[in-house]
This record gives sequence, C-alpha cells and structure tokens, in this order.
Amino acid sequence: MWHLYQFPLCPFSRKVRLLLGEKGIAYELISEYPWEKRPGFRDISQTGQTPAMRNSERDVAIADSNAICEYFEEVEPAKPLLVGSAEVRAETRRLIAWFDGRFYAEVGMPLLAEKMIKRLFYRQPPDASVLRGAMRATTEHMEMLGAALDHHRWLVGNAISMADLAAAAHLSVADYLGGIDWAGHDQVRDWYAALKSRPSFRPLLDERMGALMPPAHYGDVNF
Ligand SMILES: N[C@@H](CCC(=O)N[C@@H](CS)C(=O)NCC(=O)O)C(=O)O
Repeated sequence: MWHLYQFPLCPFSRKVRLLLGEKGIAYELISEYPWEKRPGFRDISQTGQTPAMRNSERDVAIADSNAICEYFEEVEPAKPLLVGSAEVRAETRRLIAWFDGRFYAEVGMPLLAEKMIKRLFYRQPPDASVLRGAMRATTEHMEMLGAALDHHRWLVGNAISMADLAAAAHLSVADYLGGIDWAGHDQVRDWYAALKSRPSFRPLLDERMGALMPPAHYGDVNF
C-alpha cells in the first residue's frame, strides 16, 4: 500500500492526489506538517517538504510532486495524463512549472503563510498588504488561464492533462483561503467547475484544515 505524506492545503500534495485519483491508484494519507520538522520525515523526503510517498512492502520512497507524478505516469500508463506530441508535452510541463513556481510564489505561499500558518500556529492576524498583493497576482494568473482556454477545452488540448491537475490543485488552495474573485472569469470558472465535478476532486473538496473554514462556494460544483 502507498502512503502519501501531506497536509490538506499543500497544493503540491493536491496535485499528486488528483493524479492518483484520476488513475485509480489506492493510497492512505499520513498527516505531515513540514514546518514541524519531524526528524523521521527526512528519511522519506530529503528536503523535508511535502508531498512524499512511501510503499514499505516494495521499499520505495519518492519525494517531490513532479517526481511522484511522473513515476506513476510511467508505471500506470493506462490513463495517461502527459499526452500529445512532444511539443504538447513540453507545454504541459511548462504550465506545471508555472503553477508550481510563479503561482505558488505569488499567490499560494503568501496566502498559506498569512491565512493558515499565522492564524492556526502563531495566533497572529494576517498582513493585509500581503493579501492584497496575492489577490492582484491572482487576477493576472486568471487572465493567463482564460487565454489558454480560448482555443480548447482543457489547458493544452482537448484531453485533460497533468497541466489541468497542477493548475486546479494550486487554484483550489487559493480558493479555500478566499484568494480568488471569480467574477469576470467565466471561462476559467467553467473549466474549474468541470474539474471540481470529477470524482478525483471530491475528497479534496470535503477536507478541512483544522478550524480554518473555506468560503461557502468552495465545495460547490455549481459555484
Ligand atoms: N518542489 C516541491 C515543492 C514542495 C513544497 O514546497 N512543499 C511545501 C508545502 S506545500 C513545503 O514542504 N514547505 C516547507 C519547506 O519548504 O520547508 C514539490 O513539487 O513537491
């Protein structure tokens, strides 16, 4: 059995969970909060970051969301999520890197730091100027997504890919933390609603991060 070390609002872990859900791979969740720096976790994740996966029967441990996703893409090729020509696959990887890098740095990490870590672990109020900066950045990312969706149903073509899962994983954390204003982004909303209605997404939408509650529309497929 695979075990996934993660916490509910880790966008990188959410990307892995969506991929495992799409491929129908069974796993159990283990709560891991990287900032607690639990010593034994370094044996599984050398950076101490979530997500990491371990299968003790097979003596396999893999850390880093993209290493994990590509591993399962190779060993479970039946429902491919890295699809199309070499150029399309390159575009898929570019978008994953964009969301893991730019979106996380400009939106996800500031929201997590201000709204989750400060509130739940340090009992401090968020810095309003950091939140405003994250909201401004979100608008630019939504416009970029809208432009990508002008030409096809999913981000890189007419089949769902890892790029959709990566983008939706990061957006879902920002949405949980109240960082997304959906007004004026109908195309992105329709795309995200289609992802939300997939069975792979349901467990994520039902989960809560301690006492931190999402906005009312968060779990609603017809938001
Ligand atoms: N490149 C890594 C990034 C993972 C990452 O940044 N995880 C965050 C939690 S969402 C983390 O563990 N942060 C704590 C740290 O960087 O020390 C991946 O794709 O898995």
